Amino acid sequence: GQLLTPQELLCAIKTKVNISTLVTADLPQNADSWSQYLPRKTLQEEVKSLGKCAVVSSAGSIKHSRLGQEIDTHDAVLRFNAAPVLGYQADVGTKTTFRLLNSQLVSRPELKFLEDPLYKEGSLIMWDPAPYNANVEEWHKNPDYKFFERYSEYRRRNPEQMFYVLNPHAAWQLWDIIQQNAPEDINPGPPSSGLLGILLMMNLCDQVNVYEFLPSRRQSDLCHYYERYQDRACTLGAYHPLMYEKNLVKKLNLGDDNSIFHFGRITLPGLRGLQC
Ligand code: NCC
Repeated sequence: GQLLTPQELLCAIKTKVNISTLVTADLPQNADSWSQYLPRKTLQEEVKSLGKCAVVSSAGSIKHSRLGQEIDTHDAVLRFNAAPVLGYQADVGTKTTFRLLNSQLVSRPELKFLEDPLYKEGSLIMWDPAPYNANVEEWHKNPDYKFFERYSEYRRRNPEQMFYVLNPHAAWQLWDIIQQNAPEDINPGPPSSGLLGILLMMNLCDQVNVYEFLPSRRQSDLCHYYERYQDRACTLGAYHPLMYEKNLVKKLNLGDDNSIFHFGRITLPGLRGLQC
């Protein structure tokens, strides 16, 4: 297809991806549905606007980076899934404002989402890939993971902690743009939590620094900074079109290549001020 310019890409993201979170009224009416546990306001209504934000990827290459202090200077910090802070503060910082979770992590009991204190800090946001082009009702009948019961249980146990669910259209709306920006047909797997988190923060913040999504000189086969597991696919993608996600984000980078090489850092503009 025709590749997009950076400006066209930003406008496509701003106007075509609805990265909002769900409220009860978005779902079919049913008194005992999990949807009664959704927060009353959307994340965007609750947070309004933030200044400088950080997105911390879970990549092994952030290990030994000593980026922690820099990451903590941001107004808000987003992390992913089971990525810990405790024991890794020097490299990943201490602050957790948001944590983006995939529905697999919430649904599979052996992953200990209900028990692990890691999840008690900051606001949680979960996403689950709908079938391509499904509407909310179809998704509700056929989610990728059956997260309903454990989502409700977490909310009952932790009613004060915000726990949002991303609009299920967002992932495929974003996928369409990744495909549009790619020189060949890409895998029909949904985008990674990484790219969804980046977009979420571009939506909420004036400026977004992303760490080790585009890997620094520390790049290796180490999948996560907090595990020994090695797999190149964690960085390059298999199920998720990670390589294409990274090419897309590279195009939007306001920073220089040196910052990528040394710090794994890219700087992206917020979408709010953007004229399309
Ligand atoms: O590994 P994961 O991702 O939790 O990583 C979060 C995001 O960081 C970026 N990343 C990670 C590792 C790496 N070497 N390079 C990177 O750029 C990616 O953008 C990634 O999205 C996910 O996206 O939700 C994912 O979740 C895991 C797993 O479910 C969770 O960690 C929960 O345990 C998936 N792994 C498996 O299912 C085995 C992974 O495919 C995607």
